[in-house]
Amino acid sequence: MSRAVLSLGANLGDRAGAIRTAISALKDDGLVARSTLYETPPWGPVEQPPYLNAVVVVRGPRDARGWLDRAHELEQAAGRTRDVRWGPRTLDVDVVTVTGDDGTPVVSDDPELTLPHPRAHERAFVLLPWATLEPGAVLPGRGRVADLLAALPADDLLAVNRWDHLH
Ligand code: A4P
Ligand code: MG
Repeated sequence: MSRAVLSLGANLGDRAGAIRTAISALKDDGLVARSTLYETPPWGPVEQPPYLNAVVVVRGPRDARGWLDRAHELEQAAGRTRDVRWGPRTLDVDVVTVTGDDGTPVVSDDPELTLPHPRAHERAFVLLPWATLEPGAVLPGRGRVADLLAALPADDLLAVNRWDHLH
């Protein structure tokens, strides 16, 4: 058994539908907690529409590679095509961190599956939803999620807006 934190993002098509469908499918995989949806400005070098983002915690019989495979299945089910790196997508599911039942985090620098996710610590759209689920969460090797959030520019935090209650 392992526990994983997954980050979901979408900025093409029915963004909320894609994320909600993926979260529903994860109920069969041991969904522990899910954040609400947040609208966030696109991060990175590619100009593209705003994202909806969410974070979930799952616990189940998969290992780290098994969670990545599941993430790719969910992306495919949402009609994801891979064109531009960091470009727009119907659904992106990233594995943020995986922890064994003994509490040991999986650490890997394999480009196929880098853990913890190498950019999670600087992304308000990952850290903020995660902190609402687990206020005491720690990103292995980086520190407490609450502290990482506090270290981000205020504008990054202000740009992550709860979306559900608006729609
Ligand atoms: N890969 C390695 N480690 C991981 C991991 N921990 N989780 C590999 C998931 N995948 C991992 O991913 C490229 C390769 O990364 C895969 O082959 C996988 O084996 P991809 O999904 O094909 O391409 P990508 O998503 O364009 O690349 P990447 O590096 O995952 O991009 P990011 O970092 O996910 O950025 N702005 C906002 N506001 N919200 C977003 O969600 N997302 C991105 C995508 C850009 N800007 C965004 C958002
Ligand atoms: Mg990705």
